Amino acid sequence: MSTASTTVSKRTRSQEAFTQAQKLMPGGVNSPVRAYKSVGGTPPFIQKAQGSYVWDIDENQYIDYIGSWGPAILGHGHPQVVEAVQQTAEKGLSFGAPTLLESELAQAVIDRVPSIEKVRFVNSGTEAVMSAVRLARAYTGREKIIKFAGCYHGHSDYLLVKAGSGALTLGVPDSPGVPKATANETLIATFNDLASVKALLNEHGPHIAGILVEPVAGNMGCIPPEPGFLEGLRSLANEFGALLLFDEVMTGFRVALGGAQQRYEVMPDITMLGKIVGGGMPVGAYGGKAEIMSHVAPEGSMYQAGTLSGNPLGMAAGLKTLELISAPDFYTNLESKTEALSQGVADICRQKGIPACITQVGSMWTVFFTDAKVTDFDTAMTSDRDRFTKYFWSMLDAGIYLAPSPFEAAFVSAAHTQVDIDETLKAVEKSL
Ligand code: KE4
Repeated sequence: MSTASTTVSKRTRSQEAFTQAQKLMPGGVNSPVRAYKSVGGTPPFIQKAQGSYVWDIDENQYIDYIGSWGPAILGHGHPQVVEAVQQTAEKGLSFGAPTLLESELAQAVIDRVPSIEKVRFVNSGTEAVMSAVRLARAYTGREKIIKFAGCYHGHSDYLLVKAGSGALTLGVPDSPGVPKATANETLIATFNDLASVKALLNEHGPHIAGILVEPVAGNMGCIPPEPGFLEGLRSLANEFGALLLFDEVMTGFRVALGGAQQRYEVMPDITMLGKIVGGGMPVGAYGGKAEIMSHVAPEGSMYQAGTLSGNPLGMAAGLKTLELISAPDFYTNLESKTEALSQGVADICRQKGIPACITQVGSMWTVFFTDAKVTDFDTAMTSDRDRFTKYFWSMLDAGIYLAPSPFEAAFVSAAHTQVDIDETLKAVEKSL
């Protein structure tokens, strides 16, 4: 399989397809960030993906660092995952009834994520977070939630407040259509700033159901927790009787087999999962101590349901994926490849005198074009967006497929080879 050193030809078929798609769907896409609004231009329409590569409908090949926004940690189209889905599909696609596969994936999640004793499957990360927040409110009898500026937790009403990812990219971190009364229940703190959390707890403590955080921020670019930050959230939650909610939709099975809670040894009360847990199929999950999860219907009275929740294809893909990523040295190899890449980019920026803050946690990484140390939303916002846009298009034309926004994390997969990394660094050298 050739690498991306072949130059990319014109993306004429994607341009035609995009013109047509925009007549049929808002912005021509089914998720805003895919429309390339923040970098302008036409998004390549992807026809297939295999390993660390994607191909567009103009037959251009790219080395992929989006990985479907996180799920493709094994690389695309892993034969054993595809086979598991094919074999399961032959027995029917969805039953709306209990299946052994659900119990098997539940056990696999419980075995790997340290704080989870019971888990409920849903169909997306948004649904997982929405349900977990409802559970925190049901469990505590309180209504307010603390979230962090620039963190993104899906598109449920009360979490589209100072949200990251596509909302931030499109400049709608506080989306229209969200009732004021709903947004007022969401309090905004600053990531990596325990004092900002303490101030909100001192003012609203008895009304705060939970502190919701991406333990490694991935939706304003990748921003690691400062030493002591997660531990501080844990003790503040205990002190004020609020639950600690880790949104591990992105970090779950990404930054360690047991997620950020295992990497940083801080245990939340409720964990949300998505992306990798479904191996590329639509699966989300939320889980925690059995005592807390016992409040979820039908065991308890907190209602949450879903026609396709726990569907066999998602369970089969997730199960095979979790099995494969549990191989010895899987994360060590993944992390050393990512280190080589992020250090290589940092060296190039340094040699060229380009202000850059490169962040990396496990196989998540981001290049912020700024001389600030990026620790939160405000410092992430100092990124030079024009420089990013030029870099983005030069990399794409060199066959490197990056997220079309400076406020997204990039992902390395087990399928990325040393040749891919070398090709990528060559493209960075040319693009900066
Ligand atoms: P979904 O509903 O998109 O499956 O998950 C929402 C979500 C929740 N929590 C975290 C930490 C997330 O990163 C996400 C979704 N991530 C974005 C990428 N930054 C999805 C990409 C998109 O919106 O198209």
